[in-house]
Amino acid sequence: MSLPILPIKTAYMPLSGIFQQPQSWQDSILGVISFAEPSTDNITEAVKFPIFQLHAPILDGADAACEIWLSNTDLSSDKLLRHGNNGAIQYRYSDEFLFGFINLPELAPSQNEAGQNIMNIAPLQHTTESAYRQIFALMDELDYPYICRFWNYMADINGLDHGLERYRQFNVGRKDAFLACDREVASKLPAACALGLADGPLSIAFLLGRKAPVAIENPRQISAYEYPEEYGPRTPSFSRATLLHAELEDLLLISGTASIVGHQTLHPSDVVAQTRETLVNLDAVIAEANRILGEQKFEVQNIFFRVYIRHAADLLLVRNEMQRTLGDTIEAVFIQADICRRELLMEIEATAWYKSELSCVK
Ligand code: 3EB
Repeated sequence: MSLPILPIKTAYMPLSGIFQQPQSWQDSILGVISFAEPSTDNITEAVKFPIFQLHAPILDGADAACEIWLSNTDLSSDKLLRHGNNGAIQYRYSDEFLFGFINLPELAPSQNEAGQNIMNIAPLQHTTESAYRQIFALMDELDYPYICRFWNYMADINGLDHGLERYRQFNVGRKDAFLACDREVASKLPAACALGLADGPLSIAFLLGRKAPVAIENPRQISAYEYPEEYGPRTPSFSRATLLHAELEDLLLISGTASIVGHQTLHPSDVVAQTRETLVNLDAVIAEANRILGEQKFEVQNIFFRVYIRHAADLLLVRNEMQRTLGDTIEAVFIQADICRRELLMEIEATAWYKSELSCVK
């Protein structure tokens, strides 16, 4: 039986706001993605839901510092959400979706099972492969075969060690895990983002489902999984967006989107031009989703944006350019983070909803 609406929804608020909501609302939380300055977010409440905490400065939009994923089904007593831990993973799940995250400190491998020395593998690569293998094992164990979205954060993303930029090390570990676990690497990939923070462990959140999302690519860009070798020995494993579809509702999870056309970075030192190019790319992804749906459902109006800015001082330039193009009423949070290519000064990820009038009646 297919539901007329999607059995998931999102909300945005500061962390403290969550604990002021009715208990039944809190009980329907699958998980929370929370941005905060270090040490401002000590949670004293004993909570059942996973809180994926990222320490990064919020430049603007602190009212939406948390993205909350909630189950949108009737949670009668026999259908309450359940939660669990598996090694370093914390998760919570409904019948349809699972939200989880893993934080892994970067550890160097010592020896593999065969006793061979694999010390020349970069710690971030090794840690990434291990994190993804653990996530894939959980998917098998709990029978959530599909990934809607990944959120990836790591320290010093543009740093160089073991002869390779750290983002590229991450791409090697990620793709090796996809290959080792027999997952698709050249189509049907999840949406994702990959950002650099000042410090902290490798931190990965994920949204799993029991129905296959539709992977969307951007006609203006070469698919990331087909980037040429100049961007690293293994291509990045993500699609430009994933689409979740129900009779009366659609959800578009848009990956980190930047000033890249084809495979090239455009406007290397011009943050305003990068913002403009990024908005054209977002438009193209949204148009592609609408084309696949056969209907103009998604619009840039009904979207929540998370904007990552490399240099805090660029906030006004980026925000003004977004408001000039999209209007003053955009819903967005602006966060200081490093982008995965050195020349990229900003990146935008987004969550877009379409709700038919009928779905709002209830
Ligand atoms: C890009 O388009 C910019 O490695 O998971 C955007 C979204 C980017 C996700 C990832 C990287 C990732 O290549 C970078």
